[in-house]
Amino acid sequence: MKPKILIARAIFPEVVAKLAQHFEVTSNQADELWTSAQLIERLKGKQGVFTTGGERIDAALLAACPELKICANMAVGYNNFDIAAMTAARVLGTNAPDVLTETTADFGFALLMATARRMAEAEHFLRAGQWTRWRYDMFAGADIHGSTLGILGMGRIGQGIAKRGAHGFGMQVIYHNRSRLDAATELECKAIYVSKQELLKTADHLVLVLPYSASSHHAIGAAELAQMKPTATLVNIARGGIVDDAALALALRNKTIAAAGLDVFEGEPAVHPDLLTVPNVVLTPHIASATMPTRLAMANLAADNLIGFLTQGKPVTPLNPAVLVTP
Ligand code: 8YV
Repeated sequence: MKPKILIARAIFPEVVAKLAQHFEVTSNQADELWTSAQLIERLKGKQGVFTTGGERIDAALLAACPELKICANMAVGYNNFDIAAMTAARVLGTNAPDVLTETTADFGFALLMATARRMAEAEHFLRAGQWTRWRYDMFAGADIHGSTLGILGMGRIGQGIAKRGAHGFGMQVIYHNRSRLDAATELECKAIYVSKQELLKTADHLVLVLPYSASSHHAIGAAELAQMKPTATLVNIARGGIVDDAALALALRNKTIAAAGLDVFEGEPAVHPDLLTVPNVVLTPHIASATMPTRLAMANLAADNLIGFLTQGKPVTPLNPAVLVTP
């Protein structure tokens, strides 16, 4: 008998077909938005679930679904998983790292440039028919080339952004991270390790690429924004919740910092109403990894984790490998 799995959101039909070769698949191809209770209801009796980053896997769900053995996230971030509860319940979690690194770094850089050069504001102005004449300071923004790029969270994506900045745009790169990179990686990224305070004070452009956890909640709030340069831009492609969005909206309105580019939001898809009314912010709906080849690679990696683990006990990218060891 084939193991049973649930695919919690609509995904590529070819990935559903690949999974169907190994499993009895229930797939939410209608892309309905399920409550936690509906997810639990549909997950009962299944051994695996394909999640896409928004589905909360916690102790209550695990207790209600004792047959569950693996949750495969189609995302590198996995703050939707309570890993401690999963490990205690001997449920494996997997994520989808590496395959999205360059695409996401590209987007981080694009958002940085759009923000520093005020592209969204300028486009709205043009579309509104307000462009009637030239002015010397019209939408004058901040330079990218030769400026100081600060990166908070220097994992694979942070390193990708650092390399783009250092090698492509002659930026001085400084970073802060839980642990310092080895010398060879620092050299490759031309990045200098600094304290968080130094990073906030010195960066002309600050990009957030750190994982979300209780310890990174509101890592950027009113106090941190106050330490930044009034000419600085802030870019968040990590997770909502790392930035205090209410404090940021106020800082943008008061020109505590010059501009922000945000791909992620606290409570998304809802966006803090004040962010929708300040002009100096570029807003995108969590699309940093959204190119078709990359999304397909992410989906295939999540599928390969389900297939590898449920058919041979061999996941590709396990998050809590302790579960793989027989107690
Ligand atoms: C995903 C992401 O698109 O990988 C991540 O951590 O944030 C994005 O690439 C999102 O989680 C939905 O899958």
